[in-house]
Formats: sequence, C-alpha cells, structure tokens
Amino acid sequence: MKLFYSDASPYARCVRIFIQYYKVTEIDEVVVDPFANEEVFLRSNPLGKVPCLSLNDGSSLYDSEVIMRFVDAKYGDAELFGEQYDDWTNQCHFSLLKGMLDSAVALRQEQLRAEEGLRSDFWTARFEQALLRGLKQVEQLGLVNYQKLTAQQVILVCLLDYLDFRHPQLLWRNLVPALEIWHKKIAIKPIFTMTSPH
Ligand SMILES: N[C@@H](CCC(=O)N[C@@H](CS)C(=O)NCC(=O)O)C(=O)O
Repeated sequence: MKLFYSDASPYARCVRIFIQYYKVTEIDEVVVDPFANEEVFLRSNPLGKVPCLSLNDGSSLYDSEVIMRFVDAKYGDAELFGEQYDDWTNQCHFSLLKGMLDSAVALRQEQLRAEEGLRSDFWTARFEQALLRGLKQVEQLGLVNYQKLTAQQVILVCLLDYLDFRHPQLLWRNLVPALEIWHKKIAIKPIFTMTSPH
C-alpha cells in the first residue's frame, strides 16, 4: 500500500502517527505536492487532497478519518478510536477536533490569499474565533485526561503543533493552560516528533 502525504499536512500527519503507533510496515509513504496535480495522485484521489491511501487492489481510501479508522481497525482492533462507534458524544468530540483542523487549514489559505491581495478579514476572524472557542471547549471536555492514547488526542497534538507551525500569532497557550501542560509532555514523544510539520 502507498500513502500519499505532504510533510506540512496535519491531516496526513494524523494518519502517519497511526501508522507509527501500530508499527505498520506494509504502507510505503510517498511525498506528494497536492498542488502539482500529478496524474498518478489525481487518479487515486480525484479531490487532489492528501492524505490518500492507495490499496494493493488499485482502489484508494480518503479522507484522513477514513484512513485512520482503516488503520485502527486493521492493525489495532480499533484501539485508538475505542468505544466511539456507538458513542455519539465521543464521535462528536472527534468531529470538533477535525473541524478545528479544517478552520486552521482554512485560516492558512486566507494567509496565502494575502499575497494575491484577496485575504478576507471577515473569514480570517471567523476561522480564528472558531479555533479559539474550540480550544476552550476541548479543554473543558477533559479530552486530555485519558491516560491511554486516543484518536482524539492524536488529532489534538497535530492541531496544536500546526497552530505553532502556521499560526503562532494565535497564542493558544494563553487561552488554554491545561492543554499547554499536556502538550508539553506528550508532543516530545518520538511517535509525534518523527512527523513534526516542516
Ligand atoms: N478532509 C480532508 C482534508 C485534506 C486536505 O485538505 N488536505 C490539504 C493539505 S493539508 C490538501 O491536500 N489541499 C489541497 C487542496 O485543497 O486542493 C482530510 O481529512 O483528509
């Protein structure tokens, strides 16, 4: 199997952490620039987005959540997603974090539009506010209190590192001190540092 990814993509990073966690050796990681529109990549994912997992039978899996669930089910008996299958509240917490990743990436796209003179103050503020409200909510929910690693914690590390990488101006640590303490301890573990965004 082949995982198309880019080093900067927080979605692809989540998948790569799952792969590391289960020490999967059957998946080769292939760097791709999604904006280069390479034929072989677009044939695997018509959306042109990373991550995309090309399976041995020629079919593909996307988006990141589907690939994460696939890896979790195939190699770990759904250990990282745990009880979420029939726990709608838990599912919603995952959606909250995934939505925050969407806001963080959309905020980055707004920054890039500045170069074309197209950056919108309205959308910039809207994405920032969604992120700040979401962080508060994540802290209150106590998602970091589980001792055993969860899918939600994986996505949270990817989100916080991505904020440091692309949006240091957000100063998220001032807003959510409990998340800062947790992040400081967990983000230095090899399973996370191996895929730090760059
Ligand atoms: N919902 C998708 C989002 C993936 C995504 O937006 N990836 C970005 C990189 S961070 C990308 O490939 N962008 C290229 C594009 O939007 O055309 C997922 O969870 O995998």
